[in-house]
Amino acid sequence: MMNKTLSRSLLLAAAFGLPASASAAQWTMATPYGDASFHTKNVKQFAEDVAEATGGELTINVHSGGSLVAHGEIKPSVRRGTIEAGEVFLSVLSNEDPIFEVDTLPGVAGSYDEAFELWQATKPLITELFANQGMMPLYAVAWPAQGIYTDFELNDPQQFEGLRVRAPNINTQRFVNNLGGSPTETEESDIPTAFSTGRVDAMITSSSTGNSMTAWDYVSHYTDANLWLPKNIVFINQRAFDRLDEATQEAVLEAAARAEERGWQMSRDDNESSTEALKENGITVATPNDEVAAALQAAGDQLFSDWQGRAGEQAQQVLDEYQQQRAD
Ligand code: PCA
Repeated sequence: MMNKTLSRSLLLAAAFGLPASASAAQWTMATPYGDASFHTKNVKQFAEDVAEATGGELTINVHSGGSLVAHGEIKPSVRRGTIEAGEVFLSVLSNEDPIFEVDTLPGVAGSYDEAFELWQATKPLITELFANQGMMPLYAVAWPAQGIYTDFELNDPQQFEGLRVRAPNINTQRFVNNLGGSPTETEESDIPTAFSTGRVDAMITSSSTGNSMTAWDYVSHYTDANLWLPKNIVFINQRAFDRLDEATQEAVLEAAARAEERGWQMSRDDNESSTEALKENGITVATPNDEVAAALQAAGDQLFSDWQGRAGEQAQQVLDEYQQQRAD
């Protein structure tokens, strides 16, 4: 006999042209980043791969740009099971544990290879912290290195004084404070409004986000300062995963592994094409001069030593191990 939920899901399946399998699952996934972001393209490809590999047994509907769930609510929603999957900027979780913000510390990982090693080194602890809350990370991918967008040529550290800088997380805000600027935390999707209403004069983000948010509408210069390569993490509700049959579970994990590999390559490629796009649209791209570089270094050193003061033994130990490996 067919129960009510089942008959409803069969009706829905018929309506959407899905295979009418009794076990077919539909997941909702939320990401704060817009469709122009390579991260969003990657996660949509992941969803397509899963649908294809499972013959429609699992469909993942991706809601981008914070349209369904606001950034700060994505992890709590996945934890509750209101939605099954989410993507966040990993370092926005730093209030929960300092391990989540090691990828926004200067001098820790300054290249894609190092950023990937840092991910490998921190993954066990991050996985454990997610598991403690009934969730499972699927994959993580770095953004290109962070730099500074201004509407003037940045050639003197004095220019940071009082500069209102948009920052994507708390650590970047601290960094701006250390430089003498005045930071505001702003979501990617709110960048255009922040500039057009005059709330900010500058921003810290990557070549990619500068390109997808058409930075040339607001600023004229990009200082490619190679500050750090922060990551996004994609994760799911463990109970939702456990409800899938074994073959579907395997398909999810396999597609996730491919998404991680593809995503890191997309990030490298996007960094190049986005830097080109910035230039083509009239942005002057340059590396910091010695004075600016020295100020960034000092602000970064401060940020790092403050982190050490905050970090517990566990996070500190993971970082030590990573640094030890790098030195070997
Ligand atoms: N883009 C995102 C996070 C880091 C990045 O490069 C943003 O600026 O919000």
